[in-house]
Amino acid sequence: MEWLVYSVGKDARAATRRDWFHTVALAVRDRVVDRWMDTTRSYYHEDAKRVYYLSLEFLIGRLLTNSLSNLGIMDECRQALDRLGLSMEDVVDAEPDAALGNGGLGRLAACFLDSMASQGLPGYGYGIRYEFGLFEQRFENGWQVEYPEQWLQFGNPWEFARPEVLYPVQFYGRVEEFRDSVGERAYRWVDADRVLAMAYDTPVVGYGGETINTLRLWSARATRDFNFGHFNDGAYMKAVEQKILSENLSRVLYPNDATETGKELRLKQEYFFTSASLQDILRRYLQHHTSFDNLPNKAAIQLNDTHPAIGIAELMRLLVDQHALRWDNAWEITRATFAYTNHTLLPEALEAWPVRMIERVLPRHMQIIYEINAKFLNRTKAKAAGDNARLSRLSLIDERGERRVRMGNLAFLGSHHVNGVSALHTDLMKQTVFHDFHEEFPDRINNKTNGITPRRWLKQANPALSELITTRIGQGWISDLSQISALSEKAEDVVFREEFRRAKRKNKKRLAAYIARQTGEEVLVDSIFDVQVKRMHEYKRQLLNVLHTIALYNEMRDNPTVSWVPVTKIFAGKAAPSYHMAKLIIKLINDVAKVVNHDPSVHDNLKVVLLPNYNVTAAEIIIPAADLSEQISTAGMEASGTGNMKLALNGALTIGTLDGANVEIREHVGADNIFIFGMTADEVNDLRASGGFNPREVIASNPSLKRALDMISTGAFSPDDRNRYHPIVQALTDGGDHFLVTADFADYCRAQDAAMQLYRDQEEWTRKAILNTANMGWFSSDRTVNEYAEEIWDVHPVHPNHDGEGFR
Ligand code: HBZ
Repeated sequence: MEWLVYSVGKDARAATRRDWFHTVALAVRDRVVDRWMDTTRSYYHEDAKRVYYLSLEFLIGRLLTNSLSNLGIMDECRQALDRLGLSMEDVVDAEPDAALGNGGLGRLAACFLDSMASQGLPGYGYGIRYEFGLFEQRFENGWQVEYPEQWLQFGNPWEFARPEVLYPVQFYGRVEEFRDSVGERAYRWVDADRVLAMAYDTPVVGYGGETINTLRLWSARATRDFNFGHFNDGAYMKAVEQKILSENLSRVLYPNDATETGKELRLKQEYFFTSASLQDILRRYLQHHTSFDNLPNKAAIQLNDTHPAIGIAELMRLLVDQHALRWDNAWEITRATFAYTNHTLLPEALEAWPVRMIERVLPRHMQIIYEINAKFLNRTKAKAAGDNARLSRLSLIDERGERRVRMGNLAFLGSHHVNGVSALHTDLMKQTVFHDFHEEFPDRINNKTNGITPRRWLKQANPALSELITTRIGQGWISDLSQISALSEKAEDVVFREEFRRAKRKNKKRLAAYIARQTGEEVLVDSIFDVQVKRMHEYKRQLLNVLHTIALYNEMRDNPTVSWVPVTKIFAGKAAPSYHMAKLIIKLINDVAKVVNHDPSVHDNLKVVLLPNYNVTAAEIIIPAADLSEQISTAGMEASGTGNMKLALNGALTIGTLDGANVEIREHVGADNIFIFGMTADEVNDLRASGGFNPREVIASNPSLKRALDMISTGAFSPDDRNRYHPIVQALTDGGDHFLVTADFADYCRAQDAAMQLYRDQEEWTRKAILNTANMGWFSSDRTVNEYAEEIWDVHPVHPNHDGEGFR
């Protein structure tokens, strides 16, 4: 109440639900601050080695339930709200979803923050405080339309502005050569534009509230030094305008997932947050040290993909130009400090900045990159013995066409460890994009299979199942998910199965109500909830699912007397605004939904829904309600997947290809408890290499596929514009079907059929669902983060002292 009046400035009569959310959040925040400072102080006093997770994206979602749950004060809070006549759900729903990320990569960063804090690891997140997070998706006439996501509009109670933590970041200008005090060649970057990076800190509450880590996000601020040229010309307004423009740097998250824009502003964002973070890391290090030799023993910097890879050149610049270290010494320190995680092999997602752009925007960095490259290639040349093709592949500069800097190569060379995110992906890294580097540095690549935090993705999102689990095996699983294996034996217990089903049913009802609110569609709670939720991308093959949907629709219409297992096809996901094919697929799903859902001849046996604006908050409602989890990417293309883990942990059976972490999920849950179909990555590779794939032949030999495609191409779902889906049909036929949708269709239908048949046997289905939940313990991000801590970072838990000053 105090917070409502004194911090929000309202009385109870005037307070909106949002005011109450702010009130509760501020009250919770107060419980966090002392422990947060204790944690930070402990790291400082122990001079602990810290890990810095540099990521352009943190897909955090809401924080209220997370904070209450990790602090163990959920019930207390609910009761307090009760006494005020308020519902917890209403208050929770008033929080905006912090969507500072696109998809898997950003959400992984958020899960890692939770896991590091929950295990007492001294981990910091560094990123950008975007004013606009990922766009809000709405459907207008079935088409995706993007709206700005103004998550900060009403203020953010979780963050602490740090106007005194301010670093200059430069752009443009030129490099000047001079002689240093001992007469050596040295360089300085002059005549550059300056922007300031201002810190905003968000406490990251670990489970149990013992450790509270920090997520530090940078916001761009104009400098106050004026260009006096303008000033004296009387062009004061022009000078001010330029200052204001510099603040655009942290305005908006680029909405591309798995494609590069090549835009200058994006490069500037990458450098902006990386430079500020490195300056902050060095400042912290220098509080305890006078030489840089110990930096690698005190700081591990993890690059979340290549987005912060310019940091390798930046650390070299800071050490060599600003702190006067010798090049070789600086390089050794740099390499011992950085490690790099690769999240994709898709060529269109590999960052390669035009040399001319880097020369202009970051002239000193371009020189440094050239120098790194020259030294590396010179050393390699001796061994490569005239193999120029190999040397040009190893080069940091791609010389084919417009010259570009290969950020993946820079990240590889500047890191002591490089990792993939699933066993298969790591193998493919060695065979494909980093083949030559792997030969050169055979010990550098290692695997760290992704994981998910069981706190958010089971305890908080699925209270029905969590409570059931806890009544049977205790609550140890929350901080040690391997303990969930104790549920295995319960799969044989009819009573437990009944209760497991009841929890699932409760979640399905909750989702059905959400679907009705969002789309107006009524779905059958007892149908199979067949769920595909992820970014819209051709390689993820939502189209394969749509084609199966149409084929099933046709079968149901052809055989109205058969007793069908009712199916609800649930899709959700955003398309990058400039990805026309993905947006067309969205329209197709909506068009198919319109036809199927209004066709009385299939009764309630088939429903199709595409939920708008998929985000973390929506995922928390959808995932616990799923029966079937669609993980159907073309083998070799999905680096890992993490939605696959969330769904299986919540008791959905996977239908999937042997791609990414699906391979390891199969090993853990058992081949009998997962529906695997389709070509393997090797088969895909061979088929593509042979050049012999002809989708026309496959289509001609599969009547149900042919019929589905014919319906799409003749306008059965788009009577208002019969040619609308020509590009899709084209891609699947004459276009050569790059993602092998037609090639996998028949086997996919077989697996779908097996799933539907199994669903008739509810006891058997539930048994397998329980075995999925029970065998997913290894996929906790606690396990993943521990592997990084031990095998890459060499960081160890620190136990904060909470009895000191200020502890209440
Ligand atoms: O990273 C995803 C992978 O597709 C997924 O398989 C994996 O599980 C996950 C975590 O390792 N990759 C992404 O999410 N990538 C991006 O979001 C992305 C964003 C901006 C880019 C490029 C990629 O410029």
